Amino acid sequence: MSWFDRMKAGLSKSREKFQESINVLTFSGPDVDDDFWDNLEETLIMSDMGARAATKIVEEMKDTTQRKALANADAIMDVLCDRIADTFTVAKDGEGLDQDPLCLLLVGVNGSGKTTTAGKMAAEAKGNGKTVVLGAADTFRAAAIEQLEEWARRSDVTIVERERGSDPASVCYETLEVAEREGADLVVVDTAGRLHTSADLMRELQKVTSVVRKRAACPVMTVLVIDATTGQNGLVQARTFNDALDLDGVIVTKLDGTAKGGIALAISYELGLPILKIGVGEGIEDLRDFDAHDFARALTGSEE
Ligand SMILES: Nc1nc2c(ncn2[C@@H]2O[C@H](COP(=O)(O)OP(=O)(O)OP(=O)(O)O)[C@@H](O)[C@H]2O)c(=O)[nH]1
Ligand SMILES: [Mg+2]
Repeated sequence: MSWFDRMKAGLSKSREKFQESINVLTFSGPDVDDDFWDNLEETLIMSDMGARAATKIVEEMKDTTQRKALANADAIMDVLCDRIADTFTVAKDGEGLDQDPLCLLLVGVNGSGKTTTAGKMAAEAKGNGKTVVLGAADTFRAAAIEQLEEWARRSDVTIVERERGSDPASVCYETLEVAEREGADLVVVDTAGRLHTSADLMRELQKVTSVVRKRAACPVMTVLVIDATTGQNGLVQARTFNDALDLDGVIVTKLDGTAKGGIALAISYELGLPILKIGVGEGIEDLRDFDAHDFARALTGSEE
């Protein structure tokens, strides 16, 4: 199966939900009137794309429609797919994941997929011939360290760890030291999951982030790993993490098991953050580059 087909399969629940609403919308007739636009906006909001993105998309489409004099609802669906794609925030040139060397600091709520993502990132980079160092800065649970060790073994990369209960900031410090010594292309630091509402744990993470940013000789990207199945709560989480840590990007996981894939757009647009990768399964291969047009096509089912 091609990567696009796999992503499309992963997003099938999101797409079905979206198409159902669109069908209801176009069933009422092909007229493009005020009701149509209102209903379209509501459909986008119901698909978790967020009120702001929905309003922007519909406003732009009204312009496009007038300009191109698109007369019916069918023709509008193609434009919709393009507008969705163009509403994602993209990483500035030279500020994305292709930086080398690069340090990625993965943060997020409990169970969002940080450790798995760290492992998948390591495997991918190693497969591309890069030198990778993993940092086990989730010192909260012993199992978390073992879990990352397992990923390090699978990809045959260096892991820096200390015993459970150690200070996560000092693990980061040591990780960066080892990475410099080994001439690492990519450093991925896994942190402990924490609720965005826990002030203490968010402060701890601020400390970790500032240590890494100060200590690293290479660019650092603080990346929120977010579980798509959380839907609109994901937007709240993302906003809080962004306020506390000044994020550089987002990785959206578990897009395979959810009808809420639209949340990726809400977060990217409302917070001005690029989507760096997407997870569509638990396997080592199931973390992929994000392409806004492919994503929009898979989400809407629009054939181009
Ligand atoms: N279906 C699916 N499952 C995923 C994906 N990414 C991660 N998972 C699963 O989600 C569960 C939690 O993943 P972890 O990587 O342990 O999450 P975490 O954020 O490190 O969790 P904590 O360290 O407890 O905060 C695991 O069972 C993963 O296999 C994905 O893209 N799709
Ligand atoms: Mg973890």
